[in-house]
Amino acid sequence: MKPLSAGLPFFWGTATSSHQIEGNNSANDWWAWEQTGKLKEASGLACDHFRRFREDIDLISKLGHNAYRFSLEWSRFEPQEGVWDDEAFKYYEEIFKELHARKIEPIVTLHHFTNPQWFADQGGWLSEKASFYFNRYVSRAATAYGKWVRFWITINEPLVYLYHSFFAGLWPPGIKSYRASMKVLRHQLQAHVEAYRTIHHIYETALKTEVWVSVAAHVGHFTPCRPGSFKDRWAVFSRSWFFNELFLNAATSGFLFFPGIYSEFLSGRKSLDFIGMNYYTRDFIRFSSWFGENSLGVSCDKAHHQKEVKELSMMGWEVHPEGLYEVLLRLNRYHLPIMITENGIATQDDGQRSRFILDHLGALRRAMKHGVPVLGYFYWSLLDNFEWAHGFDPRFGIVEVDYKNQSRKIKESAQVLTENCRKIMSEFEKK
Ligand code: IFM
Repeated sequence: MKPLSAGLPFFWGTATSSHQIEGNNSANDWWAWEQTGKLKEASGLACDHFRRFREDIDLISKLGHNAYRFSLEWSRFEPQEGVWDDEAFKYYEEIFKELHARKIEPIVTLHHFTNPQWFADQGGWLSEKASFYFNRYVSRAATAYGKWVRFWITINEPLVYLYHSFFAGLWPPGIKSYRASMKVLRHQLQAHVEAYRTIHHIYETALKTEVWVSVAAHVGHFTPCRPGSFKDRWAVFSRSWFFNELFLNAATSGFLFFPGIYSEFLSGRKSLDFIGMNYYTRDFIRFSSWFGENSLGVSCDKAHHQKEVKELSMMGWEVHPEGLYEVLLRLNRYHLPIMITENGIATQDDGQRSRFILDHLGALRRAMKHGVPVLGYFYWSLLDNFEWAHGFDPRFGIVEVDYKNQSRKIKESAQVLTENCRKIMSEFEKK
């Protein structure tokens, strides 16, 4: 049995994003936000991947990965409205060539939290023109790189983005509004649906090759604080529906439907070829209110669940591999192949990272044995990198970065990733 009917291999490797590793992304809204001094540190040179991409791709190749997920930086292509930078197109072309030469499949994200500053100045994702601007860029990117790319991710973690940027006000543009969040959700969904069509149109008419398009949805495992409480279970249900499934459901059905709160006709057609999902942790949720913002439940303190919570990461996130198995089984009802576009841990203890990888791959393998068609697995992240508002402290990489001199050192956990992904490949290709 192959993992996929289309005869694709099991893709595995790591994931990164442009702003977190490239350095000097000075034309985007995160850069401007960092200059206001609101954060403990700015991204600056980040991992200097912009200049060191060859060295980094060499590392990926040395580790035996057969795929690599990374993002294109919109603000490099279009630093000013309607002004397209040929050098940026040439730069990413070099990355594609390097990957191709080493037989590494690129999985390409078009939007990973950052926006060109000119776009943000015009209202960004709140603007009625958001989808138009985004799709103009998508069309150029798909035309330029279609010959290299089979897998596109339109938007990374749309719900995480809208929560931090438009609901909690923690990320640029720092807005705290339920209404604004819902508007951004609609505009991102619209942009995704249009991007799906744009990409398919380009591949069907010009390239005449197969293409797979999805989002990377952040999927958490939610569990009731008091399992016996109907209200807590209801809060878990509504939270899972909103944060985990609303986008996926809308993109697979063509309708946006949030029980009792919101519904809208989108296109009536499917706009996902597979499910891209990022899984990190489990959260304990309790009921707070039947209506309004708190109808999605609120988190309860992990300390109350001392017996159940065995391990935390540097981010304070529980390590809970079983949750990956659970969400994979749940999402299997969409009858689409699933790619784990991110899964990782921030820790200074590389032994903890090795166990994390082993246990999560174990959960994934069990799900595959139960028939879930898993298309691939991407550990977050290749390098230690800029973790947004948390700066450089959290260490997610299987490759250590010494920020003083930008030297790289492969950690032991990188071998655990390679060995165990290879085992999964051979196990599922043998049968
Ligand atoms: O670093 C982020 C990434 O940008 C999106 N997914 C979660 C990661 C860890 O927080």
